[in-house]
Amino acid sequence: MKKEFFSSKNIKKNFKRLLGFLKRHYVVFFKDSLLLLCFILSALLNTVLLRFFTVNNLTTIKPLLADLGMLFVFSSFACLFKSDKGKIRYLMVWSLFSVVLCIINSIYYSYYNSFVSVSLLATSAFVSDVGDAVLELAISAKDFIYIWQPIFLCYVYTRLVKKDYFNKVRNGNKFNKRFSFVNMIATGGVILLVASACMNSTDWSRFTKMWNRESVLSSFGVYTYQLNDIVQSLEPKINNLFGHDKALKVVTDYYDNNIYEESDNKYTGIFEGKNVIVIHAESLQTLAMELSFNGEEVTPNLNKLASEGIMFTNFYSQVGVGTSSDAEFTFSTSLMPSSSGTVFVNYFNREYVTIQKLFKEQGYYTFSMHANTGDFWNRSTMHKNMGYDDFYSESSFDIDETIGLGLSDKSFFRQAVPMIRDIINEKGTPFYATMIMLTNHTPFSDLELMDEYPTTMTVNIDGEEVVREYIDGTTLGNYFRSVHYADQAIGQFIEDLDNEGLLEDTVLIIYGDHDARIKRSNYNILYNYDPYTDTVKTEEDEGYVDYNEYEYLLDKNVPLIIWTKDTEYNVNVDTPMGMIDVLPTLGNMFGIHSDYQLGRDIFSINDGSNTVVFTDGSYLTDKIYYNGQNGEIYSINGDSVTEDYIQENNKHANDLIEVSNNIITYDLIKEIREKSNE
Ligand code: GP9
Ligand code: MN
Repeated sequence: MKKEFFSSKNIKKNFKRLLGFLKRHYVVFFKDSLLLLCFILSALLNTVLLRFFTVNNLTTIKPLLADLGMLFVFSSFACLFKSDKGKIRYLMVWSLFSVVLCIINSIYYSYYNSFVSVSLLATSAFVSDVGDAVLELAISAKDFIYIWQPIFLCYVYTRLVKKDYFNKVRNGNKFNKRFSFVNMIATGGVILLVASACMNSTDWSRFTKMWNRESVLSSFGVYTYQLNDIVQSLEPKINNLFGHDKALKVVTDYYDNNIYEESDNKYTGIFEGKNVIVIHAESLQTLAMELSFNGEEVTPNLNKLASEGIMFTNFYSQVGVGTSSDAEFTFSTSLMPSSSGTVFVNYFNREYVTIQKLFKEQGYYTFSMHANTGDFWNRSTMHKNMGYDDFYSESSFDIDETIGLGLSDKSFFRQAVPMIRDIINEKGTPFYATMIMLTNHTPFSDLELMDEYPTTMTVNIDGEEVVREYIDGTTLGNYFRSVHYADQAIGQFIEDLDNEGLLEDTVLIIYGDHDARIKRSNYNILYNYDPYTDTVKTEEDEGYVDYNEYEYLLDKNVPLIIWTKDTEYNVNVDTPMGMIDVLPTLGNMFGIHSDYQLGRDIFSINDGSNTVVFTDGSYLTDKIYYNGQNGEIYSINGDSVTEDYIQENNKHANDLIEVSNNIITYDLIKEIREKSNE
């Protein structure tokens, strides 16, 4: 009988029969399960909307299948409820859950360009503190579009009750509870199997690593992504040994093959023994340093420092969702930030080799100053762990002038100088200080206490001076006014330090912690404004600048300046460089290094080719910007690159992210050091 069924002659016929049976079966089944069907289809539509408004990738069927399969599985349990009320309650819980999921992910994506993770629950406290910024920059009406779904489901339910649908189905009694349940869950299972068969090896690799979240959601859909995130976030917590051996091998293999080698260059040891003041400049982009409005530079003080010191013009921050804190972490350790959660919040109790500890070993007194509360980004705990002897936070300052998130930068620096002087006099050792700025933070809307800085434009039309509004009063205009303020604060700080004689033996280091998170659409006017017609040029107009996604990404570079009062070292470095390269570069100048640093000393790279890896697997070289989300390659200088070049850099990006994550998750530096001491 079996043989007959599968004989080649009968296969086609029997396959047709099977299809006919399935069709009849499902038509009848769904006629009797209209509520479930409406739930599945409406929730599915919401997942499509979410992908449309975020990754905007609707070309592949994979996420649709994955979400459909998951929805079948979720809704199958509704079949087990006896009463209709039980069923609708169960489905409503899922509807509300999925609507909340869609809304959160939609808002989160606008702000972070990634999707939410349960490992960020601890971090969410800080999001409420920067709530204004999220409200202004991230939330928009489209984030709430998903609410229609539970309303629609309620409507369907009441209509069905009115039509006595449920009683009719019950009286027809074609399918019992258990059959319906098995039928639904099996259907979901088969759809999920088909979906997984559609995934390629890159999809699976990203699924297991989960640092390219955008890509995982694009392929596996919303529900599988979220489920996988929960499992992966809890995995190391439930069983820290799970995956440990493999992680340890990856890390030790990497360091065995990349042993630190001292390489001398003309900067080796030039600053040995000197004091260090690091300024962590909030949201400062290099772009601001390149602009002037009405003949006045946005950043005259920073420009002076850049021209008198070493300015890295192609420098990028490599932050994940931990923004400011990730910048601090990467600067200090030369490791990439965590891809799951934030080091400062979720992995603060691990052992890291940091620049602060390395200076301490040289006899330095290390301290940090920041006028926000000490628990923001868990700094009180993490600064101690990183090796700062002291952290002077909000309570050490007189909050006499508030702008945006807290004490104004001008007041902060004004109060800091005598504190630094007294500390130094008391300690009598070289010092390493980090000054974390606060004022220039999104949404750049608290401007009252800042000087006027009109970002208008004046043109001469027919012999008459006409003032155009240009970007004045826009987010971008406000940002430049805010940066202008930050620049004044830095200028005043340096002057005050100088007056106290604190610059004589000191190296000043200034870095922008990350970009200002201003949307691309805001920049168009900057590049395409025509003052003569007072309009913004379009593609058809002559001189139109195509400010595409990649030009926008490239514009996210931030300044890194190394300056000394004697202005002896005076150069512009345009090698692509990441925050991860700071420790090796400074280390060479100060005679320190970490055995675990993943970056490179930028002055030991002679051919200008360095790769800046971003947390989502994208990277930048002197030739291309590689988009880790979709594999797109944007040529920077017009040159094409070989497949080998891409593969090699992909591997490098992968190595840096994987090694860092393994170290962070499994506390491997501690383990490796303990082993080598045995
Ligand atoms: C808060 C400040 C801002 O103290 O460092 O953090 P951010 O929102 O930029 O991560
Ligand atoms: Mn920041």
